[in-house]
Amino acid sequence: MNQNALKRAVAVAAIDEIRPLLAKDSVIGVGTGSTADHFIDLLAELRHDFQGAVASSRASAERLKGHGIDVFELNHVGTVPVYVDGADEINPRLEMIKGGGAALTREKIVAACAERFICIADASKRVEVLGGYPLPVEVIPMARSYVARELVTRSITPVYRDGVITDNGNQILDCYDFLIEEPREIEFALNNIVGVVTNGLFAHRPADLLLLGTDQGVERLT
Ligand code: ABF
Repeated sequence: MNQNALKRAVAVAAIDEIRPLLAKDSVIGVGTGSTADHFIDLLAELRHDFQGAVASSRASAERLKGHGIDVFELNHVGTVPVYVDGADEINPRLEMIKGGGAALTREKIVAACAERFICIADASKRVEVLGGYPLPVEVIPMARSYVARELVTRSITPVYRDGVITDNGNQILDCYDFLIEEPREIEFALNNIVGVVTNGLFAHRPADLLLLGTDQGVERLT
């Protein structure tokens, strides 16, 4: 199966996974990216079975609204029973690198408010050790050069994602040249650099379930 077909397959599996969780007053968390887009498109068929969604990006919010699904502000919702989102990389402990789509901060916020985080990904995202994919770091614009210098002192190669402004009005540095053997420690350390909003490591709050699309079918990994 090609990658798009694998993404579609895991989105179908996610719909089957959340169907029993839905109630008329449910507001669910919905992620960002092409795999999440498949999920959103399939969610349209269930729109009368739940109240609405909290989106991790403006792009996903618009896609949800386009399907007639009500979108809520997280401050008006509190917790969500489930959050479904993709990833750029995921390891055997379901720790992830996310943020290739520049939505990492809102994704991490919604994930923090979710009782259950279901990651949907094709097999190409599965790795033993995180870091092959450049780690996105969202920074306050005025601090971009300072954070870049601090990363260099840690033997990390930061590359400014030119032309990208996040939904929060910030910028992204993509960090190359380091394999992440201790994701939890690195997540904390990078977030402590002044000017960093957050980084794309989801280790302190990993996924609870991975639906992995493979040529042999969708694997459920916890
Ligand atoms: C999103 O999923 C981002 O964090 C990540 O970059 C993206 C993966 O994109 P895709 O599903 O298009 O491969 O949550």
